[in-house]
Amino acid sequence: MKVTALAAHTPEAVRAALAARGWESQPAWFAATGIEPLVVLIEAITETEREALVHWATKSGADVLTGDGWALVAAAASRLAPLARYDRAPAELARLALPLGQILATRAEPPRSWAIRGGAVALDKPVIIGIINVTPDSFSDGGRLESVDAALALGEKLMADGSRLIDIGGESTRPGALPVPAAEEIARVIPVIEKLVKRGIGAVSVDTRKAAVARAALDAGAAVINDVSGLGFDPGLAPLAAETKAGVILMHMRGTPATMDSLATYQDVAAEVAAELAVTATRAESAGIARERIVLDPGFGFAKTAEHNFRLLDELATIVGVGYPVAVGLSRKRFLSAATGRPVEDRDRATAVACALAWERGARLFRVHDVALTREALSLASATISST
Ligand code: PMM
Repeated sequence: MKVTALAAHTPEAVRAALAARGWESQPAWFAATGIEPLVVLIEAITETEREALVHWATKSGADVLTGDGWALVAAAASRLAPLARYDRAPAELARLALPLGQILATRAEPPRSWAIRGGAVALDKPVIIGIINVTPDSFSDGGRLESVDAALALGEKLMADGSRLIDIGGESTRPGALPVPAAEEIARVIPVIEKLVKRGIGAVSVDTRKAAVARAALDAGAAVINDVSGLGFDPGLAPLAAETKAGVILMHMRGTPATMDSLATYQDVAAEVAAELAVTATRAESAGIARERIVLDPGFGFAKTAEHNFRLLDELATIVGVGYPVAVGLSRKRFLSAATGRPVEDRDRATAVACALAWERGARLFRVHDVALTREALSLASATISST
């Protein structure tokens, strides 16, 4: 007898073992994904639902841990699948079918492309978003981009290094930063966006919380709105995105850059950020933004302590489980120095490693300053870890 423990963090090991023993590739893949473990936390349930779940789990061989109003159920995905079917699940658990069905569907068929204004971004390989901050006080490259020409030259370099998008911001969002009036933000970003678009450098994303700035940017040719407030700042932003068919990146934060540090209070950071992002996504869709135009971002460093950021990076799959493509902004963030001790001007290696880890956990878009270094790390990560 020979016994081998296969790698369980990817279905690939099981698929390959079956294929090597004569299985056809499609059934081997289905079997491999079907036996992958799935852990679901189910909250706000009634006592009747809780009892029905415990009963079902005991009968079906699933693990269940429960408390007042919640249950955590764990089993192979194929074993949990009947609970997503009205004709197979116990009648008391009918409310579970739809949300569980959505989770199983996005695991089986993760989003493969992101619709932006006038185009689509493929998500089978890492998507790098290069950063141009045209703010006098940005923590990472503040004050260095004195002219539009310097911003254009940086845009050209970011594209040559492997960016798919260029993200332009005119308002610093570092902790404690004060808001910039819309007219000032427009004066900073629009000349750069106009010239980038004219020269075909991009696609361009505008990093703004304000509808007036986003409208001016879209008029100048931007294809994406990157809103760090996750539609929480300007009620005009969602209808504008819906009307213009812009792609949107909706980031998680609490409060504003001025108040967010005091709001970094979580019991269970990944699950709470996932739940808050799910509400944001639903709000976006209710405002008419098509699902395929939405990307979610857990907002590293925004209303999070270093420990929260580390938990979020480790548990990024919980955010991916919400069902939308996930972007991460890890570049040069302060929490990286809690692990490496490196100052802001020496955090690009840590950024590249963090991006590779994020890819492995399901992130698909990476907003970074040093595109070349991150691209190298992501090329290795994506060659090693399949994107299925
Ligand atoms: N971080 C910053 C600015 N914009 N946008 C998204 N989507 N995600 C982020 O994490 C994010 C962002 C702050 O960093 P910077 O000052 O280096 O741009």
